Amino acid sequence: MSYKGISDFRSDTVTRPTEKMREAMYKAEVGDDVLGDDPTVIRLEELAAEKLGKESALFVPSGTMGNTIAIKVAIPQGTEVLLEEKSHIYNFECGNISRIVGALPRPIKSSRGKIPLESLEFNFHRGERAHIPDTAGITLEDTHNYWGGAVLEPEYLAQVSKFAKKKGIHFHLDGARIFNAAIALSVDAKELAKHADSVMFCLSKGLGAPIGSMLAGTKEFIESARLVRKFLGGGMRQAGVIAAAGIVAIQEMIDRLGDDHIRAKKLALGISEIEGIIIDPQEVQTDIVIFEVDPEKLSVEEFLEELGKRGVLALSFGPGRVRMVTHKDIDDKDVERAIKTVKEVMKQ
Ligand code: TLP
Repeated sequence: MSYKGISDFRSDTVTRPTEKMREAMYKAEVGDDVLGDDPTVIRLEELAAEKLGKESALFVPSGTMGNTIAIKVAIPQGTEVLLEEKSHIYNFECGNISRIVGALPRPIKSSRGKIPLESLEFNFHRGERAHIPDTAGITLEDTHNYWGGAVLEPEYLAQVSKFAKKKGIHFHLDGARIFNAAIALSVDAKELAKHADSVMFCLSKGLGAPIGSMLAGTKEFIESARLVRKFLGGGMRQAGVIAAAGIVAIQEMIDRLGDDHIRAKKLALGISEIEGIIIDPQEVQTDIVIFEVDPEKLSVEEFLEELGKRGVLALSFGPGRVRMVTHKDIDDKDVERAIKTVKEVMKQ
């Protein structure tokens, strides 16, 4: 349902907390989380760890901080990290691998988020020559944002895990939308998470919480992560107020993600029939719809402006590309409205 007359498809981060979340936040029992005694944060961390089948979890303010902490804990300064060339960590996290960790990110081409095993092998370095940093880790993204919410299957993750173990390197999964992947694949999120040494997921995206992400791993890993979170300024005191919404997000908002996927597919199918819109709806697996606008007809900037004037918001996502994301505050009417509006704009 549109909010104040606007159908906002810019991201699943725009979701507003549910009534239940607001109520839970109001009533949240709190302590001082930096001193380790906020009972609501402790409950959220236990719940998140349990959901992913990991020993322990840490509540962090954002996905970016969760990924940064994971890499900082696992990757020594002066080594390198293998990652996918279109990954969020490489492209949209402020260069934190170099800025904060002091490691070299080595971006590798993929097929919709899957780096071929041979490429991992080819790009792996260990004590070869004094010039080349040793490879200390690999990160992957499931679902993959830039690749339109593409999922990585457990079988592929198992192969990467085997590679990482063989080489003795850390495997971190940016699972900002791991529950979307799990729902799309009809598997438990544990079946995805179990292959990675650490996993980050966001409460603040499709799960609808206002703030926060979780980082999960072994007890020892999370103990180190807690120290890194503090030095990055992520110690949050009475954080139970926001953790309470996170608990509702995990308990109540996962199963409904399938509705977002159905709507994303509907949207993709609808706009694929419009002249000047380039998209393969078969590629839409979860809540993200990415398409190109024929530049002979309209630039992306003009397209977004015209859409916005009619109350439909989308985001520019790389040269010539537009992204629309479905979420709990988008219903069937918003999808119909979006298709109709794109048609109108492209006809002008
Ligand atoms: N993604 C945001 C933007 O930054 C693009 C969005 O609207 O999709 N990993 C992945 C795969 C993400 O998509 C994002 C956010 C993050 C990490 C970072 O999360 P936050 O925004 O909480 O730092």
